[in-house]
Amino acid sequence: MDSIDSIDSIDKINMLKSMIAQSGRIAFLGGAGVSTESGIPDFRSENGYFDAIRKFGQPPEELLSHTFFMQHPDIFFSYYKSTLLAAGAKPNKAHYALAMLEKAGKLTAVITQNIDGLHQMAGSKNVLELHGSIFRNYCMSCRKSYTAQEVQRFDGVPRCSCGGIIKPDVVLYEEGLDQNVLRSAITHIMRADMLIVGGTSLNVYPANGLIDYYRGSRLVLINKSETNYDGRADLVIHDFIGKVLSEATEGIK
Ligand code: CNA
Repeated sequence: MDSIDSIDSIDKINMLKSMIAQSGRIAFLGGAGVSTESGIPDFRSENGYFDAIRKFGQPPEELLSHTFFMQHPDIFFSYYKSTLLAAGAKPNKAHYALAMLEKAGKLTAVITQNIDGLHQMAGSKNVLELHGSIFRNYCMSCRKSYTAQEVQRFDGVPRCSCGGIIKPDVVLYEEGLDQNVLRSAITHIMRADMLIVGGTSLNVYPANGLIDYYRGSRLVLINKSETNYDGRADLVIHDFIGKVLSEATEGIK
């Protein structure tokens, strides 16, 4: 069984290679699974979901909702700092492969649901952060800005010198997305001749709906587990995204 799986996987990586070779306007849409190989846990695989309930009494979607943030900022920051505020994390093979594809003139945009800044750290220039970034933080009262390291250093709820709560510039559940970022993501996907979607369970709206804007015939899904969109893809690879992208882009400069 092992050998059949690995032959299957090699064939699929070769297919992915040839699709990349035929494409010149690739868009990438990704999520938390892109960063698990950098040591940042995602929400739905491993123990992320159940750890949150066990340690903080709520699932991630509840802990990261706007209502919860306003009502229990202490619990919010305790969860946020222990899981998402991974200021010391480093990019992995997936981030580097995507940065290289952009440099080679093949990829036009990385559209990410992640807030960890690892694509930029790997060298990607056009990164559309649908859900914001841990690296931007603002006082809710006077708008003074703070770095991720400053937020990390506070014990409990981070407070501005004016007394206001410092809020990370991340889109919480119940909050709207930046419309300019969303519009730009749609434009890139509509113009793309290949769409690679990876490391996302495709459970979060409106990010999952972005796939509907792709009109081409090279839709590739790379995810460890199955998603509801597998049936729509031209190629589905259930494997580690760092491994798949680094092998499929080998030799491209
Ligand atoms: P998710 O719902 O947790 O799904 C992640 C998916 O990635 C799962 O289907 C996994 O099977 C898959 N996966 C995990 N590791 C790998 C891997 N190495 N290779 C391939 N597939 C893998 O996360 P989504 O991004 O779909 O959900 C959206 C939320 C999670 C967004 O709002 C994010 O902001 C939020 N999030 C972000 C981070 C981050 O910034 N690094 C971390 C955790 C959660």
